[in-house]
Amino acid sequence: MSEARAEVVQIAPMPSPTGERLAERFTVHRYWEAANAEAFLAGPGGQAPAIATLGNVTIEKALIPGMPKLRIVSCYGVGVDGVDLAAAKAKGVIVTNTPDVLTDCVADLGISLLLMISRRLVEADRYVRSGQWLKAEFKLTAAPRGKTLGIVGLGRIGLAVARRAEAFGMKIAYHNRGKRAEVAYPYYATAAALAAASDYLLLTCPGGAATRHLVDAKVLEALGPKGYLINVARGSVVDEAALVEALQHRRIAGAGLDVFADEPRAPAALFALDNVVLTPHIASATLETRTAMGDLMIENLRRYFDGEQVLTRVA
Ligand code: NAP
Ligand code: 8YV
Repeated sequence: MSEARAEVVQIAPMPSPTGERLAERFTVHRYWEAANAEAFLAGPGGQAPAIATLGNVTIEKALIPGMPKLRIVSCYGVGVDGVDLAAAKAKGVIVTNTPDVLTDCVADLGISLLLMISRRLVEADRYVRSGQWLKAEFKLTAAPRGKTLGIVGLGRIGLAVARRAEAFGMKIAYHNRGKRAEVAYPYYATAAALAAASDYLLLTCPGGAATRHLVDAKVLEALGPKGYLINVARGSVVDEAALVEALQHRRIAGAGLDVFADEPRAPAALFALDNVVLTPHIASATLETRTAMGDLMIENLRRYFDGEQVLTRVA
């Protein structure tokens, strides 16, 4: 007789090979195929003890309180702003995420966006393809060397960005809620003060209520007409309407954006602008990193079901 497999609710599709690996190991209930939360909770998935979710997805509010046997939420991603942590805590539900394994790829994309927007690479590519080079040389662009990179959220990814930026000859400064004793970079107590001291403002803080619109019109004004914004954190961290305004009126020089407030929709007003580079939330999206994230997410579930300590529990 075959052993009963543990039951897991999968909130949304996961890229290969993670989706397949999850289904090989567990009995998966596909939440995204249900008509709504109520219908799902009334079925067998509502009785599962585990949820597998993704960093860029918000779990429907009714789900965590509505699953009586829920014990663990395992997130494929480091950001857990899509998980109602208060509801999980109230039920004693373990929440795990996938830190560290994605740090390098996310930092790589942050630096890529910084270089792409400074050197106007997307525009330059279009320039060659459209035959404009035959008529005139491309315009001069901005060099990062010697400039100050202000990092909002100097944690694992922020530090990895800082190390890369130093290799490009940049100076580093940062804003966190608190100063890091072991870090020598200049600290600024507010995002606005950091922006005023920076040529580039790069966001690597968590999303959620505490950082909502941390970068608003005032911060963008402080960054100024020669300043660039790079966001690889969460769309919610930036007041998008204020950002669109600032870009349209050249109150900042440009932006490189991997994340948006209402994904997969990006503000249509950005599409007409040549001073932005837009990517579809792909900072961790290499096969190597996504596979490592998926393996860690599944390993946390396996450990929970086998009675072992999970590896990466969210504090
Ligand atoms: P981390 O090591 O926890 O770093 C987060 C940093 O943000 C910490 O230094 C923290 O310092 C700071 N911070 C937290 N709350 C803040 C606030 N209210 N105001 C200012 N600073 C604050 O996390 P990580 O691994 O580097 O990941 C950071 C974030 O990157 C994730 O949460 C996620 O949103 C985003 N991310 C995006 C992608 C993508 O695909 N674009 C991929 C991975 C991660 P203090 O605690 O001292 O404030
Ligand atoms: C992924 C992320 O896009 O780790 C995070 O917080 O935002 C990204 O790594 C996501 O987790 C996959 O959906």
